[in-house]
Amino acid sequence: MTERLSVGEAILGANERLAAANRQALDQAGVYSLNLMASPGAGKTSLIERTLQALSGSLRLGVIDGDIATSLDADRAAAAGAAAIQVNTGGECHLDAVMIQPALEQLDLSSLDLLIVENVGNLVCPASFALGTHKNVLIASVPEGADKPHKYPGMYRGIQALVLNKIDLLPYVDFDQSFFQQGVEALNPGVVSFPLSCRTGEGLAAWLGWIEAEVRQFRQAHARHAASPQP
Ligand SMILES: Nc1nc2c(ncn2[C@@H]2O[C@H](COP(=O)(O)OP(=O)(O)OP(=O)(O)O)[C@@H](O)[C@H]2O)c(=O)[nH]1
Ligand SMILES: [Mg+2]
Repeated sequence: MTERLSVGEAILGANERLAAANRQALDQAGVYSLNLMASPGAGKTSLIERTLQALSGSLRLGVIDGDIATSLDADRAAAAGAAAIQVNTGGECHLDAVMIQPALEQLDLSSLDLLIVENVGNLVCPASFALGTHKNVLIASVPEGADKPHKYPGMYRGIQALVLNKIDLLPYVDFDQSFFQQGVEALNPGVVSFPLSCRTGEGLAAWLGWIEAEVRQFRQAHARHAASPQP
């Protein structure tokens, strides 16, 4: 019997293999990594800037910035003190593992502790393409509206942490927090969440503490792995 494999499945399969290779490169170098996803303008670059400002004294940070056409976001990350690489996707609405691989080669991974990838602003495509990073983080934001988990379930299902940015706008925008939370819980029960404002700094401490704990845990696991005898 003839086996059918759709082109879409083949592409995603190839992407998974490359994502595994990217993960291996990051693990070997001891670099913990996050894939930041969000709709356009939700505050990905703003959160990266805030994170760099707060953590660059204690962690060595790198940023890979995915953008359809410009280097504006990588310029902002570099100005905030990170080793930053721009990946222009040439019109693609997401980053994939193939695009991340050369960026990892360009960065000196041995000089980094934490790598943050800013994905292309989009709530659909990035959810389908693993990059090889350790965790997926979604930044939702108050002005987008509370219905987004209900409308973009794939994105909300595939994340390990959720940021709700722009809470400084809650008094001015209709945002039904319980409807938002209901959607999140239905898709991703118990996902760790950080309501915050990149503008005022409210809530940032919890986000930064989570990253520091993640890096600590990763280092401990990495040290245990390095110490265990190889077959
Ligand atoms: N009021 C308010 N504005 C914010 C906050 N965070 C970011 N912004 C503003 O939102 C706009 C978009 O922020 P960016 O950080 O560039 O968003 P982004 O997700 O990186 O955007 P793209 O890369 O274009 O998808 C900017 O004008 C920011 O100043 C916040 O917490 N509160
Ligand atoms: Mg940006």
